[in-house]
Amino acid sequence: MTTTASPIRTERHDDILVIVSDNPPVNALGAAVRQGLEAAVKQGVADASITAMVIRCDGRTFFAGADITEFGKPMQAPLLPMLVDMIEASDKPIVAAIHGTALGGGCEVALACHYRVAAPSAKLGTPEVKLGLLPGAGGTQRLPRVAGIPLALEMTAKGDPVSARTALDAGLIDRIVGEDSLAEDALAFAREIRAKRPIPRASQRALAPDPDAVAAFTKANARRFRGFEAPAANIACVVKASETGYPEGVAFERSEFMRLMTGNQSAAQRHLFFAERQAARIDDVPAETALRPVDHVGIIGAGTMGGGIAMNFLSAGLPVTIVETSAEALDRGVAVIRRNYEATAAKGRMTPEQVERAMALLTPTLEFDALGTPDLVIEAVYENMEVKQDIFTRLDAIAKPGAILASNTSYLDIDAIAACTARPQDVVGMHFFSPANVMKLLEVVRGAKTAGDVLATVMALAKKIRKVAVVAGVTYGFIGNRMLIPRQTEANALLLEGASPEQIDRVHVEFGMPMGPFQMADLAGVDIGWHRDPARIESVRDQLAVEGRWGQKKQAGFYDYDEKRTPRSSPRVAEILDEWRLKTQTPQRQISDEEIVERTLYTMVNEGALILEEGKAQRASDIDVVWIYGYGWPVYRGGPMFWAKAEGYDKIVAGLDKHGFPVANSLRQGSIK
Ligand code: 3H9
Repeated sequence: MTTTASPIRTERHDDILVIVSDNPPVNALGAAVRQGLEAAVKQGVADASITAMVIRCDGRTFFAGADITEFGKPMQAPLLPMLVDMIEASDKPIVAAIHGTALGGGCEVALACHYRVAAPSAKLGTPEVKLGLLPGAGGTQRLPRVAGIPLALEMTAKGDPVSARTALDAGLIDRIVGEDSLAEDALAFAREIRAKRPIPRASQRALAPDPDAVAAFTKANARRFRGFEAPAANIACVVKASETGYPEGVAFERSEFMRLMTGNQSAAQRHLFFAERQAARIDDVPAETALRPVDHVGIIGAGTMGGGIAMNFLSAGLPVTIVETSAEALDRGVAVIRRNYEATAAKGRMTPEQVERAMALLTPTLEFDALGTPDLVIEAVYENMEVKQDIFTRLDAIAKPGAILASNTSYLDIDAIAACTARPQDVVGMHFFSPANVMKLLEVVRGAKTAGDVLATVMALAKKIRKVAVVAGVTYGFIGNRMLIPRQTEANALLLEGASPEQIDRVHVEFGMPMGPFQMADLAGVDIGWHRDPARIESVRDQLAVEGRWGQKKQAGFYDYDEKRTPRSSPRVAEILDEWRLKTQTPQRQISDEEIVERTLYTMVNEGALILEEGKAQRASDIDVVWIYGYGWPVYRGGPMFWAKAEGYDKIVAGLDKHGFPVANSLRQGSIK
């Protein structure tokens, strides 16, 4: 037995030594685990009465990877690459017994073991790429040798885990064992193979190059990998495994790992990993707060938003009652939900039975009173305060006591909505992003009187429907849309001063955004928020709207589009811009790309700092999460606030000063938290 303080213990079963890790919550391979594993394997090797070993984990999962909290600090021996080499070098066979998720360094430990067995629900993956890294303990060299180049590329460069079934088919594991009998089955397996020789070692297997597979994979994923450094490094390492011997391959892997680890992108991606988890915490609401039960959800409005919101709950197995005011709107909404599910099924991501199961949970109705039973009601009608206040007044009269009453408003004052009810403590904002069944972000808007248990319940529910939730305070546009305002104001001003929509959009796309402000306007609809008075033309945007240039849906907006929605520069928009430049007597000049960055992105950072100063966001990293999951801010830049810090607050302040913007105090002082 090892010392009681170690997370590693050993159990003898006759001639088999079982090495067990117990390092909650996810058995990360921190220093104590590595030291314990090294000592235990040495013990097994040294003990002549031991013929084979099993490595398994207690708790919810097999090793979920290296301990990310150790990154960037001095590392204690043994380092993971040395530990896995030592495991593989054992002259007694070692079996990895996998349940939960064998990820990253955990998968590399499994690959260094001579055999792998897994529970049917287990998953194996190398998600390092999502942290801007690559498997740095021989994983890029052993994985393709064991599972083949195509699967190794998928696993390392994309980072998504594979099921036990896929792993078995690819030879990545040797056997799927019982879901509830992993420990015994692994022991029995060890007895079967204990005398087999030679012992199979992944690093010694031959691997032929497969340039076609590499080229096809790289081409198919070019869009997904745009801007990221780590996918190419993962691919290069896998290719190297097929071109050189193992020691050269590992040396290459090591140098690539160190390059990525010390780079900005990995720092940004690791920041996001912790930011996402931190966002779930509400500073003054204890983690152990008792939650309100939510077993039935009501939704008001079966339009695009209401339908998308409903799908989240239906997919998670929760019954949804959806209310509309006309049969036509209701039928249309339900048909769209079904069509979306069927499209997902057509792509093979859902079975027809799952579609029917989800649809069976949906109760469409024209009866507002049907909202008397749900535990949570989400209002998703159009943005109009009077309409929303009327709905909440009626809801207050019929909703059951303790029901959570939520609004999906994207700008309006939750307190003014809550004030129409006799239960403002039960009212909260749940701002979903369009398309609501796809976008990961949920802004949870905390009103002045919203109860702690309402917030805690909504945050837990968000996790259940696989959203990333961030708490925002009541302020116009909350976190995300409020920060869009200065960006849009400056983009519009730049157009008049001489920049083109193409230039501004290109700068944003080159920065890594999925699209620029004018491409976004065309996608969302230039007519959104338009006053609809043809006589009132007060901006370029009004002019476009009056001319019916409503964006992609009309094949004309800031750009012209063909039937496939491919954008082209629009001569008419150039004319409109010239007219407006003249009309507003705006002096014309050459606008540099740098100025576009300073005026559209630095101003967003400044707005973020103001939001923090006003206490409308809990922490800077929450703002980063909003922008990454709600607006496609490039992951490898870590979000606007992380990016500003990495660029240097001084540089951002100087850029803002140059154009005469009032700068937030915390930004000027570099005291953003
Ligand atoms: C690597 O392995 C590099 C090697 O190739 C090379 C080395 C040379 N370390 O997500 P959850 C914490 S890179 C430290 O809420 P779930 C997490 O912060 C690593 N901490 O649970 C959270 O803490 P808190 C490759 C970790 O059930 C708590 O555990 N591996 C680590 O929703 C619970 O996490 C990965 O990238 C870690 N590795 O999901 C896997 N992992 O409670 C990363 C988690 O204080 N992990 N924590 O907020 C995951 O994907 C998920 O955590 C997992 C569980 C799927 C395992």
